Amino acid sequence: MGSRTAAHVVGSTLASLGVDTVFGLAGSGNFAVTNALVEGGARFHSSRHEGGAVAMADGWARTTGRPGVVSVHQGPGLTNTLTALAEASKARTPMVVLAGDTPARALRSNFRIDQHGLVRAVGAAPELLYGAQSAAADAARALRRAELERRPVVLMLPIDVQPQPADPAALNPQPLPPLPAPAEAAIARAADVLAAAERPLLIAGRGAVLAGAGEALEALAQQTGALLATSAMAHGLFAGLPFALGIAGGFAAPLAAELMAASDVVVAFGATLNMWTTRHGALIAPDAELVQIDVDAGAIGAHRAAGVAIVADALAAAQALRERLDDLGHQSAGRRTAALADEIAAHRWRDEPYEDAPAPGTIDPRTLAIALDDLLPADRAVAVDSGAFSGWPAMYLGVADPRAWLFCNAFQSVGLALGAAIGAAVARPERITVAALGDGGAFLALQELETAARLGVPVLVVVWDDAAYGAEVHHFGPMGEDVAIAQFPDADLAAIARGAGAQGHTVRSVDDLGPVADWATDPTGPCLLDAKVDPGISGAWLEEAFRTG
Ligand SMILES: Cc1ncc(C[n+]2csc(CCOP(=O)(O)OP(=O)(O)O)c2C)c(N)n1
Ligand SMILES: [Mg+2]
Repeated sequence: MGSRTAAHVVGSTLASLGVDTVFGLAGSGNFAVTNALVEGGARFHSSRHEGGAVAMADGWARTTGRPGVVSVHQGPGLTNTLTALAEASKARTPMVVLAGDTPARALRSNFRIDQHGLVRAVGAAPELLYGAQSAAADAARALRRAELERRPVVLMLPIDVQPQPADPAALNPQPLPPLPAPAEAAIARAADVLAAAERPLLIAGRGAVLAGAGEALEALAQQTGALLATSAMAHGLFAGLPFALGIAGGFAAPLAAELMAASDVVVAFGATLNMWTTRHGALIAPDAELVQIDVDAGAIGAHRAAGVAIVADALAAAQALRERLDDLGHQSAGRRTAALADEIAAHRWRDEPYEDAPAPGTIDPRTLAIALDDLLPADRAVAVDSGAFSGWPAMYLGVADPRAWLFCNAFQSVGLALGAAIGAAVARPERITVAALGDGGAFLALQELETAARLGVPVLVVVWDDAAYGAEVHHFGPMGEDVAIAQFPDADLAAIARGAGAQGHTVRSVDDLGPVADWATDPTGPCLLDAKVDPGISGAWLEEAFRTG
């Protein structure tokens, strides 16, 4: 394609830098730039709401490890992105949002708002198409900043600059600089602490996932006799390993929580150890020694003082620790006995007994999660929305790979996981992606059912439908508050899904899951399960959440 306008140069520059997938919603302010991306070889996936487009790009980016790209109209097109943009910012998702913008001189335009201030307020970085001659550089800078700073960058495209003639510039893309290597002295101290440990525990967070540190951490744990756990964000990193305890925090099974709290040395890799991961500190013994490794120095000691601080990439630190322990000749079976492996294997959440006696016409939410875990292929992705139900997929629906786990709770917003699941499925269409939602989250994102159907993605939308904002009911009901404002009449979400072009089934018992088994053998498009769950059943972890305000 030849050189044309600034808008075309922005689009073609991004395409030439490898952008091949774009989510968005077309308006006059982003039409030309989007078409330029498509001409450059990118595929455009239209959402039905700009918030959905950002959630999709977020899910796509979490799945692929590459920056997500979004294109929206100015003004309302951008304001509609904000909640999903806040989630992407807090989850440190690299993303470029291309947004039209009102001309500087158009003081009375209906569309005029402070777009820079708007996106800055939710943690995204505003960038600007300064002029036609800087179009290529502006586009390249936005993409680079998104990757370097690991957050959304919103490139404002004033609609008076967009049509100006511009030339594509020759770009000289640079590889990203390497992450900091660990300081030798800090590694030496941490190795001494680990070598002296009797009951070590390694906790991996999202930083360990981004660093690809899973295998290195298992090797380190083997060398030191440590147990392994993840934060909620890093679920799946140690899938299938015999000494892995699963998610640390409120979602931890009783034995796992007991073993975590009994650890005398805790080493955190790319995990901030927030109140969720530690149950407000209770999962780390008061006298346990803490070693914390993070690329972000500010994350170290943020929630609990760390005896040893290492500013480094999780993989580099794990490797350096192993080498140092090799030099010390350290090798310990530590906590790793065959008997403990058997005990851990026998005390997963699904092994904990519960009384499966839901109210008539409803299914126990745990029974639903366990049945789905059995029914779906192991190579699946799971995106989890926010709500009282969130614990069930986290506790019972395993994933084999942390890139297949999209825990859309960095902003604790309801309504983002359906979009994230669609984005994940666009990235990996050969496997099933589960969108785990409550009925409240489903209604906040309903319009994207049409998107899922139109795109033909293999998304299984599972709605834990208690006809309520259950989190609020369980929070305020016990206080004696009238909870009627958070309760609704029964709604037929399966029929709504069918109306949008998806399969839709109502589930009141495991016997109703037959159509899912059929669908899963050849999922040519989305399928929604409206599971009428017993509204009286809630998880113990929820009380933890209520304490956080
Ligand atoms: C956008 C947004 N609105 C409101 C809330 C407050 N809130 C937290 S959980 C919840 C209930 C969600 O209902 P549902 O999706 O049905 O899940 P449930 O709690 O019933 O399992 C609400 C309203 C929020 N976190 N995000
Ligand atoms: Mg609900």
